Amino acid sequence: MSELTDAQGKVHQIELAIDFLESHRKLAEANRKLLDEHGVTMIDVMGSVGAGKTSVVEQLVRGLKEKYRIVVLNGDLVTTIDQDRILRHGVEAIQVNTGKECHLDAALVRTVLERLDLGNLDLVIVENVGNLICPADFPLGSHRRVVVTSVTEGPYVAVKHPHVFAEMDFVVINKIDLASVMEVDVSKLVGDLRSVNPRARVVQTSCKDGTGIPELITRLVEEPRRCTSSESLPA
Ligand SMILES: Nc1nc2c(ncn2[C@@H]2O[C@H](COP(=O)(O)OP(=O)(O)OP(=O)(O)O)[C@@H](O)[C@H]2O)c(=O)[nH]1
Ligand SMILES: [Mg+2]
Repeated sequence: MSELTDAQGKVHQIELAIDFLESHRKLAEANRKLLDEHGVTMIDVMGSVGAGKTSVVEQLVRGLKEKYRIVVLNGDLVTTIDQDRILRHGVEAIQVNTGKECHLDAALVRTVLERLDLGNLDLVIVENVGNLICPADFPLGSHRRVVVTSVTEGPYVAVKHPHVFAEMDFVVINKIDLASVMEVDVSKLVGDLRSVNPRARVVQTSCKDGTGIPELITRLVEEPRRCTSSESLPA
């Protein structure tokens, strides 16, 4: 809580954090409106460093590029490595480097959306900057919020990071092929996720052998659009 004293000497209490997040929420709503005007669906993919976000996005692009016009936005601190991986699939990809910022935000995404020919697009897939904390607080205006977690993050990720999982429409448990070697009980992990967020859809995937990818594509993209994310509800 901060204080602001006006010209008449009256003191006003200011909740800076709430104002700050609220202003981002308004920008996110404006992005959603712009996307809806053009019939474009945006998916925000979050998750830890190395969880498999780009791998999952590559799988989505592979499965969807013949049917949908797609642009991928790759959020990262400094490199274009992820953009290069997407470009290899023959799909447009835009790298958004944030420098030291740990998340993308709605204003940054807006500047990209305004440069795109939205009338000739169906799907914008955003790979957010890798971490499990900041991106959850900064809605972008997406229609789906997805977190990719992986069994290599250990068995306690859902209980240790409840905030991000509580905010999501979809949770992808990736690297399922490594579950036994990591000694992670996936059904226990699913139970933990359900207790944090009973409404999220949980899909188990392996980007190595393709397990769960068709299910993810169907549920994430091809089921009728339903705005379940907290972004769809103005605070
Ligand atoms: N075994 C296995 N490895 C995977 C799977 N998915 C991704 N990987 C590997 O995990 C590593 C990280 O994958 P990325 O897709 O780059 O992960 P990311 O979340 O985009 O990483 P950052 O963008 O750096 O945060 C790579 O070596 C992938 O080959 C999977 O399902 N199974
Ligand atoms: Mg990546």
